[in-house]
Amino acid sequence: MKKPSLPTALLAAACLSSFSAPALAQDQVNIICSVQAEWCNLIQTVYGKTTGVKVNMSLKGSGEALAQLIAERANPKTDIWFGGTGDPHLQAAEQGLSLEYKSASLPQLHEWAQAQAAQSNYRTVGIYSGPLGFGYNPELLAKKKLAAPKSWADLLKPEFKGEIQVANPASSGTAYTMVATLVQMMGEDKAFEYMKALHKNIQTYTRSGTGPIKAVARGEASVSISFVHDGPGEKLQGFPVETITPAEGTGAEIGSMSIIKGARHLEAAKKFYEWALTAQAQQFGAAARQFQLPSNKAAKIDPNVPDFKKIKFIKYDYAKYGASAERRRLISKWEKDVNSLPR
Ligand code: S7P
Repeated sequence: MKKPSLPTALLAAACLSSFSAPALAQDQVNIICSVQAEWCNLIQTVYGKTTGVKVNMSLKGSGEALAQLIAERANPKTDIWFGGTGDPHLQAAEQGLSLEYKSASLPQLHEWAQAQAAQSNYRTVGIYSGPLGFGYNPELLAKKKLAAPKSWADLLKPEFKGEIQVANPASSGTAYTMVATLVQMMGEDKAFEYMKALHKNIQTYTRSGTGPIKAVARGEASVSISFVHDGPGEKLQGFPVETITPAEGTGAEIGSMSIIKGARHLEAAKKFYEWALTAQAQQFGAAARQFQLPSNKAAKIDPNVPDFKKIKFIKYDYAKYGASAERRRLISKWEKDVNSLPR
């Protein structure tokens, strides 16, 4: 497979003429970036080079990003929160941490990205989407004479004891997406019975959602519960990792972006936000080997992006499961009923 070349991406960025004038007063923007480091670094470089704006980037998973924004609420240091699962962005919106802003570019986005904006009263917006599924290491599974899991039910098989990694939903938006998906698919009681049974097979609950698939790729675990778009990037680095979405159905994240209320560099934040919604800017995900589906309808879709038409999706209720009270309730129930059990 041909590797995307970063210099080509840089050149493409240089063509974004509307952002080529150096900013005057608003000459910097502070961003919490919740996608993986390569994408964060790429946008920091290209946006900085093409606009003259200094991009101060802090890398944090979705759960940690929300915690930081809550902590700095009285004196915000962040202007933009870029990426990360949509549920904590909705929670930030509900808690008044993000600013209402209605971009004129909204009609250029897929319906799911516009819906994310509408249900937050325009305090966040979808920038990408990606399905939840499993990662597995075919070499490790073959060595252990195990078949790759194809369904949620398969993960409960006794032969997977100690073989599976998933993140902790208290710190990870990815893992919370799993909890919310299972609750919606099975009903709450059955979903918690399922997660208790799954708990017996879990090797480690990681802090961040991207940790498990990296561990699988490096042979530290056989199976992960992960966003499947995080698989091809590991594979392109030469690691043995495959992905699959479960036969019974699955949920998807709406990776989001929010402007922070009280942003010190508000004009710069709005300019970055507009740029990040363009088709050209959204192609930097794939250029950095991250393969979520871009929200701009005109963005080129890399062949490594999972084919949504082939995946069985549940009808995920983003408003209900993005609400603070529901999220808190489900996470504390998971801590009490699942994580406290011996393995
Ligand atoms: O960039 C990969 C990705 O899976 O990571 C994001 C997110 O930061 C995961 O956060 P958690 O550590 O809180 O799970 C996802 O939005 C994104 O697709």
